Amino acid sequence: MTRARSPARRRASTPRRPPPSVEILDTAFHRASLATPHGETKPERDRRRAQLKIVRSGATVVRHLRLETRRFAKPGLTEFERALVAGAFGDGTLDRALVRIRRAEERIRGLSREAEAATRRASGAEELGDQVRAYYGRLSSFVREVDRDLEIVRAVTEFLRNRPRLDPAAPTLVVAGFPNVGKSSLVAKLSSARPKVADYPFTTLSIAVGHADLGFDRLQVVDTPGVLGRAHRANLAEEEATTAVGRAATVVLFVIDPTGGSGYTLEEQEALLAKWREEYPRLPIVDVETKSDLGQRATRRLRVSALSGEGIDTLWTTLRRLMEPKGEMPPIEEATEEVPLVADDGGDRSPATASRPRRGPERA
Ligand SMILES: Nc1nc2c(ncn2[C@@H]2O[C@H](COP(=O)(O)OP(=O)(O)OP(=O)(O)O)[C@@H](O)[C@H]2O)c(=O)[nH]1
Ligand SMILES: [Mg+2]
Repeated sequence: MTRARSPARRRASTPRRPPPSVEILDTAFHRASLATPHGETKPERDRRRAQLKIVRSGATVVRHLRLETRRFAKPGLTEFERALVAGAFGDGTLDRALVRIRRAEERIRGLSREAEAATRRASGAEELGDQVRAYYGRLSSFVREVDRDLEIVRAVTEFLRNRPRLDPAAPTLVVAGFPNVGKSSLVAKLSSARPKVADYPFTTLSIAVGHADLGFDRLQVVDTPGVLGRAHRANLAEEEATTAVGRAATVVLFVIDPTGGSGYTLEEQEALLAKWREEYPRLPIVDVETKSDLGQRATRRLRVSALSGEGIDTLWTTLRRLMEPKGEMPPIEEATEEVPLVADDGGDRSPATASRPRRGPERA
């Protein structure tokens, strides 16, 4: 999770766009060129035109920098999104880029103020022209200095656009296991998601979400890429799955394919299950053996089939039991203090309708 990864490397195959500064500065200078100054005399108009060019170009650049970073403005990323971004781009990469962009904004504001003040002391059209040119030069270099940071921010924005937004307050079932074992098929069976299913490993390369009705709550069902469980050699897709297990799951559904059809042995799958149980001792992990339609096998685990539907009802019973709120009502004083049972308007505001804290996964 600490390795820095180059977003440029991720996009190696896509044609290179011009640096963000080119587009931003083009727009800013174009807007500035449209300035139509008022004034009685030509010298007045010249001065006003120079001021408008400075103020408008600076403000346009700052507005663009704000727009580029708006995905990260308050309320900001969830803890899970931060972990995903750290896994894909390296710890702190995004934060450093955002700080540098913010600093550039401040410097540009200061520069604009100074340049505008200087125009008041200019002696004529020629000096004003020089001042505007000098200002444009410095403005350009301030924006160019954050080109790399803007590219990082754009890459992270794009990365998050391709990931589902999970509600951190809603119960979340993360379906995980080795590649090609039938995770996506089960996600499709259990939820509204319709992920791609195919007979080769790493069909699923990033997390996806579907929903299901628990009866008492709306469940988020997260499909994940397969994980091979090799120490220190996880690819980005595997890391993403591991992040979902460790940071998003209320309950994990660990899918085992005992048939050999996935290309992975039962032993290696069980080793990953044991490793996760050790790493997340307080996280409920439900293990099932899937593809039960392909044949019988003596096992203590629940046997399910995404194809025939065998075991799915029993699985739901187990999942519902694990997801049920565990009677975590607020302390009695809190519950009785400010929540009248009968509201002034006569409406029912019984404590049962008050929001209750959700039991999240306990992290190791
Ligand atoms: N017979 C049978 N085949 C299944 C079952 N579930 C999945 N499969 C097959 O197993 C293969 C892999 O299924 P997926 O659901 O794509 O598996 P996955 O674990 O999501 O795979 P990755 O995304 O590559 O990690 C596909 O050919 C499925 O048709 C099942 O219950 N019974
Ligand atoms: Mg899949």
